[in-house]
Amino acid sequence: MRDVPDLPFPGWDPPGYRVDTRGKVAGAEPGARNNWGRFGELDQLGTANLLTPERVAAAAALVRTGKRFALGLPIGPPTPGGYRAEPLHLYNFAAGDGVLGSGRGGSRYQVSDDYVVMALQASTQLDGFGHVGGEHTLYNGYWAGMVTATGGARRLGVHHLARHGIVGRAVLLDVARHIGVEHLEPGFPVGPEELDGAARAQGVDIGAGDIVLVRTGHVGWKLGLAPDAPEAASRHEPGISTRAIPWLHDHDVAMIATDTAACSVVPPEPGDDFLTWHVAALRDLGLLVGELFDLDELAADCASDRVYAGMFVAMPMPIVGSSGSPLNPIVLK
Ligand code: UVW
Repeated sequence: MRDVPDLPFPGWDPPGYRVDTRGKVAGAEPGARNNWGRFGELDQLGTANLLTPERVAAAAALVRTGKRFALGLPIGPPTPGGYRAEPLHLYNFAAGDGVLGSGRGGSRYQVSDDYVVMALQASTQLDGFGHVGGEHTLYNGYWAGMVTATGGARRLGVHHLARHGIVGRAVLLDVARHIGVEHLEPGFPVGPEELDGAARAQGVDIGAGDIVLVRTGHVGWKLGLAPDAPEAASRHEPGISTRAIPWLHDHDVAMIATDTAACSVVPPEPGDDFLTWHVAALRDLGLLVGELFDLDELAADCASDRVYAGMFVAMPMPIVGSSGSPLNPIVLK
């Protein structure tokens, strides 16, 4: 047998901080733009707090025609490829076996039961606040050590966000259409200029508590590629720039979602690491982040009726202690 090289180990210095019984790092400091403490010392909902009953009721009043747009990608082939393995869909027993006399109901009844094995982040998804931290801390100063493989997210689990769901006013910002392209090129950073430019061109304002859906056209383009096209395997994609973090904070946005796998631009802009944007959005702002939203049908409708706002409803799965959840969000107009 061949030798198996040992895994590299960089050494370990015990950290010089204290974690209190609430699971918070004593004296932890967020980035300059942050919502720590704003919704309470022990808040675990972040900007979901902005989805007040008044805003939900106002969003419901936007439903005029009954048109519905489901923004979830199909969980199954074809998938656009992201950072995780393809979901695995398995049948325990199936109606076809019943026909052959070998199913659970014998030959008299045909019964199917199936399983999905997937990363919660593999398709259209919500990032929970346990998903990405920085400098050992998560949103609101919770310790990153509160999320373990054996205990799950002892704090900031997505089940908290599932209690009331994500419901509010959605505004589509069709940046690709605004710029006049089918899709933004991989690596194209969407900054405040593009967000403001699209909003102006569409005649919409972004208000506090809004759910901002940014269309780059990427996922539709990616799904249309031949499997052996060179770009099919690339992880490069357009996305939100770290320069847009103050914009998101100033507008008091409740959620940002894109039709890309990372929400943030990949590769990151000079000076940023791969997760710089996620730390600023999830850890510092406690911002709801959606990824791999399929915005093309909604965008086509918005372009034809010039109505870019609607009611948004998405219920995360109440998986206790999870750091993300598949979503099938819906926009009603
Ligand atoms: C990572 O890749 C860590 O996150 P996301 O799927 O949110 O981009």
